[in-house]
Amino acid sequence: MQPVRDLCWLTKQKKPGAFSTFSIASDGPLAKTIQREFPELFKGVTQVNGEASVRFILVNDAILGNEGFIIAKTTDGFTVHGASEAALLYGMFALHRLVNTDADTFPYLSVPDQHLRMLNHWDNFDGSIERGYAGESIYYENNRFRGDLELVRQYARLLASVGINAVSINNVNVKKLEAAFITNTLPDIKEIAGVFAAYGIKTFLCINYAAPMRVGGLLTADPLDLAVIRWWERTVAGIYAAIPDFAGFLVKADSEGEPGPFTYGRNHAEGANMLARVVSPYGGLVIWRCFVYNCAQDWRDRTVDRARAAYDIFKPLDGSFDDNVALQIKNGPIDFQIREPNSPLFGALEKTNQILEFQVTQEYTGQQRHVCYLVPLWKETLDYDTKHGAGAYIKNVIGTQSPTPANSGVSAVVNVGMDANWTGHKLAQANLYGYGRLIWDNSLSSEEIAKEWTRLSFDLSEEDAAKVATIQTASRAAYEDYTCPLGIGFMCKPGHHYGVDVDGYEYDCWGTYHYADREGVGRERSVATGTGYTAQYSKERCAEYESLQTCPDEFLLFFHHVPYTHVLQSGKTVIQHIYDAHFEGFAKVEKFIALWKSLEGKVDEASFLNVRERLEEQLRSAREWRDQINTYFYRKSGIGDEKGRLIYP
Ligand code: GCW
Repeated sequence: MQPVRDLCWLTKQKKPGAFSTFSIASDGPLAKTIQREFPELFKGVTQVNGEASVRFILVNDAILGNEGFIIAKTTDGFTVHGASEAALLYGMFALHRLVNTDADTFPYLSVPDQHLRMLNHWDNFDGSIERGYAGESIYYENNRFRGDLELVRQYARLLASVGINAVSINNVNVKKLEAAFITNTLPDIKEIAGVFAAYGIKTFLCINYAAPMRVGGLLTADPLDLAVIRWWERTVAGIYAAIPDFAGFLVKADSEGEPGPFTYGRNHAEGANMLARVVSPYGGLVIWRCFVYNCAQDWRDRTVDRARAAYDIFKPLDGSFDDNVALQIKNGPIDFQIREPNSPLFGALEKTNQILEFQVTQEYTGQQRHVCYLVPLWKETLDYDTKHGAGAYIKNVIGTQSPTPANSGVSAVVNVGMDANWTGHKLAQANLYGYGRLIWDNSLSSEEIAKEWTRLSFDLSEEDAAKVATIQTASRAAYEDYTCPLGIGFMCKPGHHYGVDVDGYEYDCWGTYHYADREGVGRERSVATGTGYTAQYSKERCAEYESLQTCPDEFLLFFHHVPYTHVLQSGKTVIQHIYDAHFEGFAKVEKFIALWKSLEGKVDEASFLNVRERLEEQLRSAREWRDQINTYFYRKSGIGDEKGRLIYP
């Protein structure tokens, strides 16, 4: 039996009947969606011809672009103006949000800062989700399509309500059955894509680069081989015949065992452009991931630096990708840690469309058992000035300054599954909500977004709502405190990545080492004495990271190996910082629990119990992190805590 689904931030009917009527002078597919949604969102509303209290009007206004809208007050209600039906749809959801958060900032004009605003599903056909923490896939089960289009519709409306306009619906690691999606399951994909299209969302598929062999039976997948190109042309023609508005492909190639152009001695531009030329006549886009590195490294060899890989491979290719190719680059150079510097590719690529990739699913950030509100992290990346002082912000690199802005933007691995509340942890809904809101409007603060989500999700007094928002906004720092001192990540259990294991990856092949010894800790990545990674940044940023005097504390151990007695900019020694952060991080979780418990009876019971149970697990886990890391570094360094707190010997 289907569980009752949480309607998340669209639950609110605080202003029932606020509008008696509405009208829309358009009858395309998205106008039909508005006609269906409006009465659902604003209960008690009926549609009439003629006079209406909310009017949706199509206009041609350069300021609004294709997706922007303006909501204005009238004597009897509101008007929503936009240049497309999608814009009107966004306007409708914004009106719902504004009315239910008592905002009175009309006229309200909103134009998205990023063009492509995407979510990636890492869902497998068997129903499992790689790095999924909220139940099974909403699309698939037991190697067939679940066929629950109403569920997909509910999901699509959640996404549209925060401005998402693209999804990819299968895992980037494309196994055998999924590799054949592009030939064997087009009617099912078409149904899903149709549901998304009604909410202005385009559908992408992930492909296996060796599909010409694995699906087509050819002997090669060499991108320069004519038979391979012809196979892709036939296959793509078949896709577009079935799904004329198909968006394109997302490709993980030559990465973690996935096939790619390297096998044939071709570079990634040759590999991507071949596909781009095949989808180009249909207006398709090829999104090509830059998560390419040596995952069979020897830990003994200190000359190999995984952080360098993406830049080393892709920077020389800048300018050689076609217009309908976008490189998708993870925010950091390693892998979605709670604290990493930003990828040096942003700012270094000047002639290539770029998509910034985040992880909403909490693989390394508590797996939706820990509360970890990630909007502050994403915000830092968008606001990062790649030239430090020159105003070369990442949000512009992927936005207005992109060679083809329409083919650039932001993407993220999503955190939803079959769990009734979609995200496993109720508070993790705020990450999905916040991701959409932030990448639409880069100027929002993470606090504003947390407050908004809280108001839309619960009926609380201002004082109580502030408690929820406080838990959210303090949670990233708390998680960082007890898991990731000074930029050294990956001290998690290998494989599933939940819980602490300081040396779990230290003697492994993945290139994620902390190099702790009895003198000190950290990865030396300077030009002077390290791997030279700092040189991949602009000269301004390189200078900042290269020097111990200016390298920000939070990145210190990412860039440098220093003694435990090294004094940070904060005035503390490295070892004392490690102890303090771990005791404080744990104490913050205790505080979250007290705050949450004070909301008993004030939030709905399902949410109350869900969050309370998960906070208790978070505390248990934070205690393990605290004690293992403190003890580990105490044993290595032999230096005690100057505050005399209990560190197990
Ligand atoms: O973070 C790592 C994950 C893999 C994932 C990979 C990627 C889909 O541990 O599970 O594979 O990144 O981004 O491709």
